[in-house]
Amino acid sequence: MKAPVRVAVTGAAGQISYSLIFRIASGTMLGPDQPVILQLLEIPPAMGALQGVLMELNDCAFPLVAGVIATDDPNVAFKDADFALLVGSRPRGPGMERSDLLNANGAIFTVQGKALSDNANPNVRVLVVGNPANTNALICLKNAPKLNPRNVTAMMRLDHNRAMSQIAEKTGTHSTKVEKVVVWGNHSSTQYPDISYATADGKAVKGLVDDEWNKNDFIPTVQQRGAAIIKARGASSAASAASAAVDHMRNWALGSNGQWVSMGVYSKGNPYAVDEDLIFAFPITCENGEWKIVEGLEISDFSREMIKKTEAELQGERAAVSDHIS
Ligand code: NAX
Repeated sequence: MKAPVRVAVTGAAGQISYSLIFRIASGTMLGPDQPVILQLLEIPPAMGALQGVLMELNDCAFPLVAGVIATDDPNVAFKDADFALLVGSRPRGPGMERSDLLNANGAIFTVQGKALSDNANPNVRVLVVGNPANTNALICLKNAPKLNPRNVTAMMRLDHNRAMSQIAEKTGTHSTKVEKVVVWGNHSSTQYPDISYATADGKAVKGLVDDEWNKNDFIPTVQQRGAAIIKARGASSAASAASAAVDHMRNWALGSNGQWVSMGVYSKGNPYAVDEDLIFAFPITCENGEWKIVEGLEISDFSREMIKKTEAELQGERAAVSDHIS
């Protein structure tokens, strides 16, 4: 058995964490031979509910759980953390403008970026799930001078998995037979799910579907999937979001076996002429604990237009939180 690693999860009493923590504890994220010490962060009003989660975690008697800490202090939650999943964030309240939401979360991710920088393992791998995920990740990175900017990422994997599943259904195959899907940009309705390079059962998806389906069905369905789930379930995606977070971290830590995944990463030095100071989703492969942008892809005029749109939205978000990233 390996030595335990420390995994911090914020928003630990929330609905995503209610799936996520138990999957981390069971070994689905880091493997069946990797013990974990869970370091769970909540805000004071949710500490009672977090105690309930802790009781259930103990009741699972997971063989891989080497310890659990529950706290409302980010400095304690992030102490020596090797992995940090930042799920907790401020939801949009009644009458709240988008800029208010960005700033309320700006304050949270400024504090958490500093706490990570001061306390975590300097090589800590960070995944931001809490929305607006890309811009929250940018704020976190800018406030964490001791961290490697490459190690602060935002979750686009749910969008990626949604795109894979839509293509599998349309082409009559299984999602494991769908490859080279990309979701570019922001985790928002401007994201660009791109089938340009995708294959299903080894055949080009572009040859299996018509352009009409791509533009008027596939792209909007993936972009609007979160809203469709809320409408159907009366609550936002939780189990699928937790599953995507596990996929993101597992591939990053253990490799993607040559498969393309979509991750929101710091755009500095990117090969696709995207603004170099954003957290932006690209096609990625992971190997030996490192992510790498897939290079050399031809970008069509349509794709460039879509990428520009989501880039412009992220630039606008960055401008709205300038007080938190200077
Ligand atoms: P919940 O409201 O159920 O849980 C959030 C939890 O975070 C609450 O328990 C709250 O007390 C806690 N929290 C708030 N501020 C905190 C802070 N400063 N420190 C620690 N904990 C804090 O939301 P849930 O459904 O779990 O969703 C969590 C976040 O994920 C939301 O921002 C949501 O929008 C976002 N999502 C992101 C997705 C992505 O693909 N990137 C998809 C799913 C989800 O919509």
